[in-house]
Amino acid sequence: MLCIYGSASSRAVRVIWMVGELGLSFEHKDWLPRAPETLTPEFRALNANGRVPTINDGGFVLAESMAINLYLAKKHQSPLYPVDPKKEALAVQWSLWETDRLDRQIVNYVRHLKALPEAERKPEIAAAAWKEVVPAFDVLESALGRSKYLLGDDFTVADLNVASALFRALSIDLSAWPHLDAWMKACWGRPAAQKARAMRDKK
Ligand SMILES: N[C@@H](CCC(=O)N[C@@H](CS)C(=O)NCC(=O)O)C(=O)O
Repeated sequence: MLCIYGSASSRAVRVIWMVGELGLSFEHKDWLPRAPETLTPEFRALNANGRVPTINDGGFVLAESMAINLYLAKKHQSPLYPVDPKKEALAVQWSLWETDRLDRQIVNYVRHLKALPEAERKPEIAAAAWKEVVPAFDVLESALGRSKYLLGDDFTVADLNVASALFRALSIDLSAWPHLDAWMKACWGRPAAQKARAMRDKK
């Protein structure tokens, strides 16, 4: 059986969302980042970085949330996974782009703006992150002004990977980016997304 290592309040929320879209059952190691279980030699043998999410799919071990979601959608021949090699490449492109341009930036921005206890917030970190978030949001706004979803008319793994990674953006005002705002609502309004979010909010 598929095993997902990582609590829904970590980047594992992305994989939990994907697994919900695919209708798969899974064993869940509901571990927080840096939890003692992630420090054990057993877990380090699965992921030498000690990070979550990691999956073990019947003996096949994989880390990196974006790679995991691309793998699961392709393996299960999901309609979320593009058949056309060009669209497949674009799904990889958007996943890598998010990791480079937004992944840590949006987390740093929201954590240091409001999510961390006040004494731990560093406004300079929030300000520096925002300077990178704005142009990345502009890129998404312009792409989503051309089509409803990143690869065209339909929701795909590209949307899931980027929108799920923008979890923190759900708590900020996106009205300056109306297409991005509408797309976030459409993506996060999906039943599998809501279920993953509820697991996260329960924490
Ligand atoms: N690029 C990785 C990032 C994984 C990652 O940094 N996970 C965090 C939790 S969200 C973690 O396990 N941190 C533990 C640590 O920093 O030691 C992915 O997308 O899966």
